[in-house]
Amino acid sequence: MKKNIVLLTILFFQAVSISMLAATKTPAQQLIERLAKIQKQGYMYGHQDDPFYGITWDWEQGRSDTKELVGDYPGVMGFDLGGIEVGDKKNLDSVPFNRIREEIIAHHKRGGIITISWHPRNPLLGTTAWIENDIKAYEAAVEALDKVGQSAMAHHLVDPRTTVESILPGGCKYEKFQLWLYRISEFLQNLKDEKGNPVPFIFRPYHENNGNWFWWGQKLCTDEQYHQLWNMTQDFINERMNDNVVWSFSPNLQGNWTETEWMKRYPGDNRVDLIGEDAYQWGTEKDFIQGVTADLKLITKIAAEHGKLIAMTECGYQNSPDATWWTRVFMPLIDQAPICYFLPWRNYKKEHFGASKDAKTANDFKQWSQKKNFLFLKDIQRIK
Ligand code: BMA
Repeated sequence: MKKNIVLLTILFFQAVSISMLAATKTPAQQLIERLAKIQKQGYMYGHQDDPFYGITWDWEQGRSDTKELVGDYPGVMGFDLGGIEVGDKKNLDSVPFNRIREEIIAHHKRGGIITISWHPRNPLLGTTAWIENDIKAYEAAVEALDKVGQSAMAHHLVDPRTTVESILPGGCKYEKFQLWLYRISEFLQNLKDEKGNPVPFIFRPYHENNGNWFWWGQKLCTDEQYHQLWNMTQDFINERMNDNVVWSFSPNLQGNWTETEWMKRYPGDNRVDLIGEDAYQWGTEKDFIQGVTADLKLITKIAAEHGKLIAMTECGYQNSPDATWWTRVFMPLIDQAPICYFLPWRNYKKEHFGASKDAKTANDFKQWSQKKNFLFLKDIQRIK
């Protein structure tokens, strides 16, 4: 009898400590664990700007290209905060930030998962996140000065390639960028459900860093500067949040990485929760297949070694020229890797990447969507 009481007491305290442990899990940890559980069942469909517009409509409340094709919302919805840093009311794609906040909260409420990206303007020049034209203009100005024998004046020109340097501590735009971080944090802090609990989300800043199209790109800062930028941003945001941010590090499709090269800009195990890959088919199908196969193999290995999740954080084939692309080209690629979701970019009148009844790929995608391992909102609602 006594023995039984001792045993029961032990069991009781064990149960209490397990439930206490569960209670102390942060919203970010809970989301990470949920993503891992979901991944065991398959992969989710994600879509950028899903509730705002589709191939043939815009701004109508309650619509979704995904839902209208497959009968369900995406598991993951993506939103972009480009423009929040300068106090704009609408983002870079004209979506009002208030509406973004509402849709984030609504998707969270229905059991969906949120991912947020950020295409901040250029803090040094005031231009966009895309830097190639700034560099061209700068080079043309240097050349023009040279032609008129005034090359000594070139140092008066602002070199776009010093953007990252300019916002790090000691840089001439440091304070300005701190204000930008303050503004984005304010928006993120206000992502709360009706009970006032923080909405967990995946945040994916400074993506495609191995390309040279964004001001934080490969040739636009050193590895060290990239890390400083990442850390400064992450520390600033985390300090103001309630442990509800899952951090995604997402380089672009490269195809010929070595592990050492890939790791150079990796912010570190304590700073990344999810390893992403952004991969569009811009060139030939053969190159896309080879490149994605190689990259997914590499990030699968890295993620396993470092205990991270993986996802295709942006993808697609612009304007779906090929009716069977999803199942013939894309599906076999992702079936080889333990991704938890993939997210085609936005559908709007001029350009689309995601599934839609108005896309040439409609039937192909719809058939694919019926597979058991292809998950939409209803499939993940029960996975908590
Ligand atoms: C690009 C295009 C642009 C858009 C940007 C940010 O790929 O879709 O039209 O402004 O993403 O969403």
